[in-house]
Amino acid sequence: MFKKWLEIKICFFVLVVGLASVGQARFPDPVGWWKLDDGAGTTAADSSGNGYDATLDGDATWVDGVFGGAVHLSGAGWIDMPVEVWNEKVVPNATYSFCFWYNLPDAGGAKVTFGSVLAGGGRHFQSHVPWSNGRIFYDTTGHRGNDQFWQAEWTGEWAFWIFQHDAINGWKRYYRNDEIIHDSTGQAATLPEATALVVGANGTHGNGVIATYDDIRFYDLSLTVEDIQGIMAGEDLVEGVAENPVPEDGATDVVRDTILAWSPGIYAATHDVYFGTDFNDVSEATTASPEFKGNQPDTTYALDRLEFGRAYYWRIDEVNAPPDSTVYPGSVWSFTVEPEGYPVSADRITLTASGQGNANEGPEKAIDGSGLDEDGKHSQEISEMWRSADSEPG
Ligand SMILES: [Ca+2]
Repeated sequence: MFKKWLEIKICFFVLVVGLASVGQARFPDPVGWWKLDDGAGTTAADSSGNGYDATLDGDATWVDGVFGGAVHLSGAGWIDMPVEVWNEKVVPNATYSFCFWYNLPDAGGAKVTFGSVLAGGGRHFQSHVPWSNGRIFYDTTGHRGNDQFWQAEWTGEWAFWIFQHDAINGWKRYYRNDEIIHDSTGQAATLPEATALVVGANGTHGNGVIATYDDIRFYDLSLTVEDIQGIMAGEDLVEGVAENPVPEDGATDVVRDTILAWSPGIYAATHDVYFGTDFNDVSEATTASPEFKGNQPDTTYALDRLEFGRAYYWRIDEVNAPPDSTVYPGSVWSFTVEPEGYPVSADRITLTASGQGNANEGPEKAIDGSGLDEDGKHSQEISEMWRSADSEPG
């Protein structure tokens, strides 16, 4: 089975390189993404950009996985997941997909595969893959979803597991690879906040799991089968492309004197810089296009002073050293420059003056828009301006 997916992965890799020049919006963004490629220390960095780093605890160790590194738990280890991803992203949205690669060398006994700890006790988000009776449990409030048994041929084999709950529309399901093996309805609920979120069983549990995990992800939506197949194939794990754009993709209020920066792909020797004011032009640009700003060894690019309030688009293609000089086209990123000024509502300003000509010629006329024409030009009518006592405007 894994060999089959490895073959598909290679096919998708080629496909992604071909598609990358038109952006990689094909996949939803995880709200938490732990690739488990860190390899040392106890921090498992979050690659979602949301800063939800996880922490290895107990006997958890770094090992090789499906994609780069992975984490092995030997029965007395676990990963402390950041509970904020649940409380801040999942609870308000009430729909999620929780995914991970999982390799279980021995299916016997009872295992806590993942779980949340609720302030008032009880279970809402917990799984046993499997429990000691061989059943796979996916516990949500009042419902255990344990109609499926572990299959002997799955033991010792990597598989991608996806646990979903749409607590608004009331269904939950889980997949092993791209196959649904549980699908139930009537599970509408209010997701409770949690005090901890754990992969494996933490020190307060028995039933620790002996298993290897890789590429753990949280999404605040329901992944489709097509999404799952692409993720399994590593389609959104392409290495070699530029990442971590500065300014961030979609940033607003960016200063006019901006220096672009990015993290280089792991193979890159140089970088092709593309920059312009039209998404499609930047997306489709080649080294012959006006959007091409040059090939350079540095991972920063200083721009000329930009226009207030304008949206800009940029792309970094990573280029290998000769002789192969392979190019990894990047996504198109965008940002918008700060506006020239910020309107302040007249009702937030109090104006006073030493005097005024008539009751309808007070200082408030200077800021309330009186007499402005459609081009923003001022009127010369005295009744539409502030006039000091007994004097005419010159
Ligand atoms: Ca990994």
